[in-house]
Amino acid sequence: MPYDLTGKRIFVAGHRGMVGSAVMRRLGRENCTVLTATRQELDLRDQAGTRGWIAENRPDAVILAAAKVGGIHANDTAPADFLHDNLAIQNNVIGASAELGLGKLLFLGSSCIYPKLAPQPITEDSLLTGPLEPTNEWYAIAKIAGIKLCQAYRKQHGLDFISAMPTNLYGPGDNYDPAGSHVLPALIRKIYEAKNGGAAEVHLWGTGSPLREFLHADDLADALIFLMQNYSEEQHINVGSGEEISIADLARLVMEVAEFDGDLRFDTSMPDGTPRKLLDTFRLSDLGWAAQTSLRDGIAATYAEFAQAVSGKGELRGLINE
Ligand code: GFB
Repeated sequence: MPYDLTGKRIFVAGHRGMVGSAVMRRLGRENCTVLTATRQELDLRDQAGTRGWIAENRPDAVILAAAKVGGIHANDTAPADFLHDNLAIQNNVIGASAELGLGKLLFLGSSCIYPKLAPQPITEDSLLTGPLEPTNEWYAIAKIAGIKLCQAYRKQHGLDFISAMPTNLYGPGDNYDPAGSHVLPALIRKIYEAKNGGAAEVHLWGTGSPLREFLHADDLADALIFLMQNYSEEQHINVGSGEEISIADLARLVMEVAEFDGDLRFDTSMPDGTPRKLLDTFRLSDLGWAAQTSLRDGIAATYAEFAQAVSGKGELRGLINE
């Protein structure tokens, strides 16, 4: 039976993040009440506070988009934060939601849960079949624990808790902090600054050869609402676009969009991470969902948003070091 969102109270945990804010925009098209709490109002790492807030606000369902996230360098250099904070957030939200008997919960993971050298495209049942990519194993272990916690509550208490595993994401509200961000916002910023600063070259991390798949945050949000309504299984489910590109070609695409003609330089003292992570999305497409935004269009919109923000007409999170 589909889960009907009509009239429901939905708690979007992490509503100010890139994924959470996309979920907020998408839920605006559903006839439901959205509940949110800012970080000042509720620290999701605080177990008693989280339980108290959920008990008081009585959501019917939760979309758990709150997490400590970051790019390869942030993951590699702050392993304790990525492991501890994510375990705390998800244990508190999933645990309290289970204790209070909420009707549905959607947990969000990441494609980095899969083994570093998983066969491509990566199917859901590759989970726990091999060693993880070392730069992000701390984050990955937390996310694997989250999947297992949802499965455990299903098995032991019959709760409708599900997990979605998105591929690399980008879009409005991304983090542009040069040290902490993911590759796409980093390239957008570097290329914008090179163009506007009259530089002749752009410096990339690693060799440029790793392959990544990118999904626009608004497509992810659409998939998540689709899954809330239509998915109720123990196994986590992949969410991807099928659009895979090397990091060097990604930089060339951003340069094309930005109309900047410079050289690429590679800093091989920085890590490449996993060589390839393309998700197999057969299970999701078989249910009837597909991404809508092409990578070029998504980058063009995101580049325009960045350019507008830095010229003083908008706001971006990572422009100052948080
Ligand atoms: O997006 P990204 O930081 O994360 O990096 P991962 C992807 C690739 O882009 C790596 C290269 O090969 C980087 O070396 N790259 C090139 C850059 N230039 C840059 C740059 O200026 N900044 C960044 N950030 N990368 C993350 C995981 O892995 O993906 C997380 O660490 C999470 O846990 C996330 O799963 C989705 O794709 O390698």
